[in-house]
Amino acid sequence: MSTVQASLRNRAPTARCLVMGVVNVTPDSFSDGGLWLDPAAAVAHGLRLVADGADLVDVGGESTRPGADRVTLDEELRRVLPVVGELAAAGVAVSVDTMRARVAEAALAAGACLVNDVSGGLADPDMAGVVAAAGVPFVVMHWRGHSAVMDGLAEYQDVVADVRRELADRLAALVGAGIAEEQLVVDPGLGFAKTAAHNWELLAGLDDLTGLGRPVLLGASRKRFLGSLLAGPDGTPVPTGERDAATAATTVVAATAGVWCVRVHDVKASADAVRVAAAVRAAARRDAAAGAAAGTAAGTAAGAA
Ligand code: PMM
Repeated sequence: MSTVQASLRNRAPTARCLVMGVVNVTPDSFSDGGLWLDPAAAVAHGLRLVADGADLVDVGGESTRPGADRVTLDEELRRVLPVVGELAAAGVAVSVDTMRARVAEAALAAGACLVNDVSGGLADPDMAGVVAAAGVPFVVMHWRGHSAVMDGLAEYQDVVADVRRELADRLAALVGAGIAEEQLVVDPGLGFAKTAAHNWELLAGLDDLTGLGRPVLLGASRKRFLGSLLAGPDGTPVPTGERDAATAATTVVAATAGVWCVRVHDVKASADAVRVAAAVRAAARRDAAAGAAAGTAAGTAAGAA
């Protein structure tokens, strides 16, 4: 069993938040498009992310940046499979970022141990069957439509309640399709049919999402809302390469809220951040235990008096 599966099956309350490093084998992803299109460069980058502290590496062959068109199945397979195979052979826990059942199936055969589907199984009706048969963890992201149209779908009454309800509906449908509940991880899908304001509300409402009873994965890394937050006086968002400190700050927020895993491009800072958050949570638990023990002792003494 991989570390990732063990962490999902045996979630000790003391366990720290995991860090998933991103390898986009694409020419056009918003933050690292074109950098890792060559398989050897992608594998070397994945290994570097592990050396920086990644618990798993997410390999994707299709950009989901706003407005992006789809790649063909053959092209996605061509991009992803050699990288998944080589990283898995090197002992890396690999996740495949795909909306296609055929890609998921081939990546699992090549050694991937988790399927990360930004459509939560909605884009391909065969995805649930593949994941159910494989028995691997499945990240179900909140999704309302493909990248070409998603910005027009960012309408919510109450974004936290609506995302929670739509995720709960997906979980029920996926369990109905044969996936075991223990396989399922949820993700609010920051930036996918969400405005910047929606993303901030979701970050403030992580407790509601952990309340779904499934581990939560969060992908805030380098996204537009961070670039806009940090914009200078002329309002121009800071470039993606200057959003890593803000990303690490979102990692602290996530880990403090009990998020299971963060998906990030710059692993080192988040690997440090999750350890800081875990140390604070451990100290808080020790304080609470000491307080409870003192309360019990006081109660016993009062009872004896
Ligand atoms: N974001 C992107 C791609 N895949 N997967 C999950 N589970 N959650 C996300 O938020 C997410 C994702 C887009 O970012 P990228 O282009 O940098 O990969």
